[in-house]
Amino acid sequence: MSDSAHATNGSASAVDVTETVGEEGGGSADEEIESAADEKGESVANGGDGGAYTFDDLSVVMGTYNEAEAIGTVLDDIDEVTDGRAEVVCVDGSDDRTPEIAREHGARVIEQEPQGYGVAVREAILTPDRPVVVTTDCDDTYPMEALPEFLAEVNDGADVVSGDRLYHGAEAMPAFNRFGNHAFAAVASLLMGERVHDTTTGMRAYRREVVEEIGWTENTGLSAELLIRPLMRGYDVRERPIAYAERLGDTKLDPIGGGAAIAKSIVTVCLEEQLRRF
Ligand SMILES: Nc1nc2c(ncn2[C@@H]2O[C@H](COP(=O)(O)OP(=O)(O)O)[C@@H](O)[C@H]2O)c(=O)[nH]1
Ligand SMILES: [Mg+2]
Repeated sequence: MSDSAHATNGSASAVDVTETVGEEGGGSADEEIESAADEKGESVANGGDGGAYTFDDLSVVMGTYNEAEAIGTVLDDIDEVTDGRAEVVCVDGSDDRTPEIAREHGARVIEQEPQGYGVAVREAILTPDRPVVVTTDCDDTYPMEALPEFLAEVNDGADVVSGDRLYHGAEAMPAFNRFGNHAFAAVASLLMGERVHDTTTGMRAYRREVVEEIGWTENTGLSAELLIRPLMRGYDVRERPIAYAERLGDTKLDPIGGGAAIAKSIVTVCLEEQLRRF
């Protein structure tokens, strides 16, 4: 892809909230990807070799910390949806059977002492060589069925596709977290001057250039940072509604301490990005 597609002066209004895209239903993964390429009416330069990206260009990455209950399901879902073609990277700090299960499912496992969400996920996003990187949690909350749509959105020109859990109500989310996530989105929107709806979602697709070109500083707040910095630097960032399911296994995030850390990250990162514009 061409770097000139990126506005670097930060003045571009980058967010394209595709809340109306709605459910596609029906079509197979390949059909959906092809139809996105067709809509563009050309073989976009996305693939570098003249074609649109396919699942062979996709890495699905995650931090995993004692997720033995969920990891088999999550990796099976990825395999099924992508026909076994997506690469899977787990940065693992577990002391249960999570890494063994991951390896049995063909995932690449990188062992790392547990140091928090962002330390793991930063390693996870920077590991793949493939051009499209999708993050998820390893807790069965995120819909791997949305992978074809995320990839199609990248093939349509998005630099970042962000799964918006709150659009459909996120009934499966604890009420405290839901309230907090609405508040985070409101504060971030105000500080950025762009309306976003879910700053802390764990499911996003990124062009690899985006994760490589930006320096990431946050730990618990990395998810918010991964939305805010690209958006404020003029990348094509699109939110897309996703379903959100109840978690398998226990959360690794302390809602109060974690929430405070995320709030601090949002304010710090937004201010840093505003200052960068001068
Ligand atoms: N490797 C590693 N993974 C982590 C760590 N903390 C959280 N995770 C993983 O990051 C993802 C998000 O954590 P989760 O408990 O789902 O947070 P929640 O979605 O806010 O409840 C999960 O897949 C966790 O297993 C950590 O310190 N190290
Ligand atoms: Mg989670």
